[in-house]
Amino acid sequence: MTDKKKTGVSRRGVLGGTAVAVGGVALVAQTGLPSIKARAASPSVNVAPGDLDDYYGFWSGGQSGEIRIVGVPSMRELMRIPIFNTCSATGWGITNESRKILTENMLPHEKEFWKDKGGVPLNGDAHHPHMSFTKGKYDGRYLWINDKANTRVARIRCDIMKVDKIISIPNASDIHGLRPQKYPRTGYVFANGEHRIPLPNDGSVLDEPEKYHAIFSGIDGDTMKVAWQVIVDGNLDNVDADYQGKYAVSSCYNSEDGVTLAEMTASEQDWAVIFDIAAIEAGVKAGDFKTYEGDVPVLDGRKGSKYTRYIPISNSPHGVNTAPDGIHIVINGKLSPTVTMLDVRKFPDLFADKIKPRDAVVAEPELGLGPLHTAFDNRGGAYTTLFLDSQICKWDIEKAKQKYAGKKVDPILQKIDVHYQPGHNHTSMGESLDADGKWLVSLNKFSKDRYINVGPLKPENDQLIDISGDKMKLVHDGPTFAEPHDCIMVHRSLVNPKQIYDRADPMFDDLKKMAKKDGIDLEEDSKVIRDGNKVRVYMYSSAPTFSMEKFSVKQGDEVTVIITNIDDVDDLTHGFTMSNHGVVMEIGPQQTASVTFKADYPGVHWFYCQWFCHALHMEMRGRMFVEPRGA
Ligand code: CUK
Ligand code: CUA
Repeated sequence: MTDKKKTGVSRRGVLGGTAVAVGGVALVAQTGLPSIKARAASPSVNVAPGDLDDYYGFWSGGQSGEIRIVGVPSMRELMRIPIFNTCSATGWGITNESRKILTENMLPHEKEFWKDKGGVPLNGDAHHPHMSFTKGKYDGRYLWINDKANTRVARIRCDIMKVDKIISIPNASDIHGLRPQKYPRTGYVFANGEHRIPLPNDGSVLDEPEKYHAIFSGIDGDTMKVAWQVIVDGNLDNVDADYQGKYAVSSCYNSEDGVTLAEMTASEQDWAVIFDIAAIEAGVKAGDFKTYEGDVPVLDGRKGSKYTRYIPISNSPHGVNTAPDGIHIVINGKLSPTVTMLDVRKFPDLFADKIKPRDAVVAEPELGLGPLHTAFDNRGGAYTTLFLDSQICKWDIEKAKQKYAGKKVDPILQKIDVHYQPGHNHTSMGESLDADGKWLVSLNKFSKDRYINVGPLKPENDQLIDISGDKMKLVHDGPTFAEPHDCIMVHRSLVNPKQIYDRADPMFDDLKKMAKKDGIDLEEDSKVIRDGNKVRVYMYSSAPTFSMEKFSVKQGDEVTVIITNIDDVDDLTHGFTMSNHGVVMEIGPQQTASVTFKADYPGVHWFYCQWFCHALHMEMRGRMFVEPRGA
């Protein structure tokens, strides 16, 4: 049976329609409007109302700057984690706690630049969300994600699904590729500076591209400090780590050192750059580095360096993906119809100069046009997105090696149409040793005609593909807003978020310290503390009331409102919105949150709870009186 018959999905696709299992019977809309054929999907995708998904999907939000938590296989969007954006619902970017995280690790030049522009950039371009590893397996501690737009890396605590650290990467321009070390644990988070800039970038070098560099960073995932950086030739694109804890591999284009599209793609060959982690660490110890901004040791890893090896790869490779067999690393060709497979067991000989760079290549199957990223199952199968062909190509790792060795075999097992132009794809647990070969998600850049028209700006289209059998089966379309570049799917048994906040959490330490100084018990007191023109308003919330119905401040006061949600019931989040002041915050059960603003409008201002919490939620409010200056 063809895929078309099995799934009811035609090549061009039925119009819209979510993948609800309808027992193979096509439903026809009972209206006068053109009928919509519901597709008979694979029953395995039917997560019924109230049923739970098997996987947490962590989706990057691209230029929306966030991470989304998506249930797989239902593809239901469960939550959003604001990171490099502002969030009108939670107050991320507005509350004191989020602003501290956003600003505390900014570099001196950024602080200076942003000081009269709101203090911090509130946009971002988040591409690559990845979870922390222990011994090659997800350990559920953290997620990390890059911000290409403002050269940052953020860490998310998976116990509360909130960001706890954001750092700016010095000496780099635009962090693109990002991957955690898989073994023995994370460990390092590897981050690629994509664009080449002069070092230092202080205006002394401008239109002299031959003096620009891209830089590779090793970030300590525990302390969130940049441990070291390595200068490379070319531009760094994507990166992955091995399963041995010894090497990281980046795709590297623009071996031409050009600055225009024509210059950057002129040469037929670019590289995969292999970084020797132990050699880099030894180089740091031996003092073989310079420092620029941020006092980070910067080593020279350009061609000929002992820290790196450059393997020639066809023009402009893109994705780098380590197979869960722990041996093979696939470099995706992009402008070449091939993917190039490296064998990590050859890397020691490569660094010892016992073999030539291309001897580390063990397969190079031609798959189709525009291979961007590859994902894996647990049966030796690889799945590569073909951007230009709008397809996923399933191929066999062993057969690809046999073919490279001269045997007459076809490594391609199946191609399936996706809609349209896929970038990343990802398999369930596929970037870990626990790869389970059940689901594949194709993150398609264009949806075109798959949904009713919402205007010139269309959603992207994330498609779910059942890969548990011999053949890939397309089972679901999921529209998404800008722009999931990448995702991971983690079995739900490995992620254990809390239901309510823990009052002992160190995240509250600053607030507790402040309260102690003011003689306040955060859970019991309602009080206004005046300290010159700084006013601190402490209250607590318990559905459906704030503990303070009104408070008074003077025009020009800097007002900090600190609220503790003493409700300890799951899903009982309150909020605090001060109308006409651009002030909003989320206060989860057992959380304390604070926000600071200038009370510059004399008069009566209502504050209210913006998270629906109770039948009398609408009544959860109070008044702030701002006495006019001189009154
Ligand atoms: S990149 Cu976007 S499709 Cu940023 Cu991982 Cu390949
Ligand atoms: Cu509290 Cu709504």
